[in-house]
Amino acid sequence: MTETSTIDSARRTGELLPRLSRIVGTGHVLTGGDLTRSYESDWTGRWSGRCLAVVRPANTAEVAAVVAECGDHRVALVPQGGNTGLVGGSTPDGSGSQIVLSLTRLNGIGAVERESGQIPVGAGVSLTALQQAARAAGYDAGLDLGARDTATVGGLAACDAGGLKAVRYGTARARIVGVEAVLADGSTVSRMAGLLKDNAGYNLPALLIGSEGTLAVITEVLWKLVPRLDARATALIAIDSVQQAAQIAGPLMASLPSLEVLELMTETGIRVTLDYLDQAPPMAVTPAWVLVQCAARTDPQDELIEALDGIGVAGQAIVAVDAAGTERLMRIREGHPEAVNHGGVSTKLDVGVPLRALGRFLEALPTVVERAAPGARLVAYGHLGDGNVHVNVLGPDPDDTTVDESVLELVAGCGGTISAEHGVGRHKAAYLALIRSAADRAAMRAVKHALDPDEILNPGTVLA
Ligand code: FAD
Ligand code: 2HG
Ligand code: ZN
Repeated sequence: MTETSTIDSARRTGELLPRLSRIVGTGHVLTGGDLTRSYESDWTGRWSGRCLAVVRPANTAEVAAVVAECGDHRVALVPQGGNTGLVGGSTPDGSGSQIVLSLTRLNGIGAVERESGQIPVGAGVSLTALQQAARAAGYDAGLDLGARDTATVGGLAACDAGGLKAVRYGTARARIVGVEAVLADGSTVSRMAGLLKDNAGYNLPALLIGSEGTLAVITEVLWKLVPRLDARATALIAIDSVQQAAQIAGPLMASLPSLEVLELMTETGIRVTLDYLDQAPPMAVTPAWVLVQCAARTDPQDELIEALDGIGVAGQAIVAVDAAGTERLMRIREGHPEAVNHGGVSTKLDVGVPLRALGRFLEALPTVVERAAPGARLVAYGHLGDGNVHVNVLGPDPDDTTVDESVLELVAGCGGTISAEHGVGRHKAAYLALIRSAADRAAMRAVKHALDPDEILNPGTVLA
């Protein structure tokens, strides 16, 4: 770059913030460490950067104007919801030149449409707020995860989040029947009619869901609710090996129509979490625990016990007898990420393998991690029914990629994916080639180039 163009670009960037202030109001353009810090680092402390400013638009028109203005100035934007993402996609890089576009003020929730059971929700609405609105109307959101109080609907859509109930209701993609979004050129696309069938050309919402803020800024979604089920039964099963845990997933899913949660915990994680929660083990700590929850209109406990009996594990299981007992069992699983965080910054890999390969993967994992980082502590847990394992490794410097490479190669060898539900972010962009062919990656790049030729939206995320 020549000296003149550097000065020109600095002058133009200097003009940007006053222009953005005119769009969103001065109080919603935040600059200076004290105001921007919480937007610049993630929940784990693993990902942090520095931004030019945090900009907080209040509605779609303001988002569109901000995106257009940043596009004109060639200044990149990092869309951000609750900043609970775990792959470095929601925080700026270290250049100090990116704008964090915070969507939390887009927090309107519409009324449930009775004909369809659909509800329009702003991108900045928290999952908890959506769940509450759904329950008040006699429905359920059909999606749940530990970061529910902070994670936003826009973030759930952008990451195609999964969570605890995906085994029954699918990931966010299955719940979203409409999307409104602002493209990189500042134009707005809207598919909010709530059509369950709409074959007219490319399915733009499907493309934007899971695009991690790299193709568009999602401003609103139409969410398809599920029936509210108030009767629950919960069991915890002690299993002698991780392979056996993997083996019971299929039979449980086949024999339990009311199954809503099917989670895996392994020994180190169980101990670390019980310690962190200062909770006594509710039963003997074994190499694996499987948590099962059923939900129905009428008490599903008999169905649950019959299924456990049918696969020969009833004698190794405890069943929660009341709401407090249920909460205690669920808390052990949900406490895992916090307990790991408490132990330091971990290497975090959210991977998925086909269920047929899950036993093989879980068996090989400790050896692979030990070889990559001798003496490191492996905490593996996850969403058993989805073949989704959260591999957390405490000990090595998170910037050392040896563990990442070894585990992700194992995953690829098992026919799995380097990201099951958290997304690729900045963390795993360099590993895409392990599971996506050259043709596949070229198609992705072509899509990115077509929709965002100047790389204004979240550069470095998904595609390195
Ligand atoms: P952010 O973290 O703000 O952003 C995440 C990504 O989405 C970024 O790339 C960002 O640029 C993009 N983005 C955000 N909003 C928009 C928007 N409006 N338009 C375009 N792009 C946008 N995830 C699961 O899937 N399952 C779990 O069980 C789960 N449990 C978790 C538990 C804990 C304790 C924590 C901390 C996280 C957990 N997560 C889980 C990860 C995280 O909560 C989800 O990925 C969630 O969807 C992120 O939402 P967010 O609003 O915080 O998004
Ligand atoms: C969970 O299932 C989350 O608890 C977080 O997806 C996983 O922190 C992790 O590794
Ligand atoms: Zn998860």
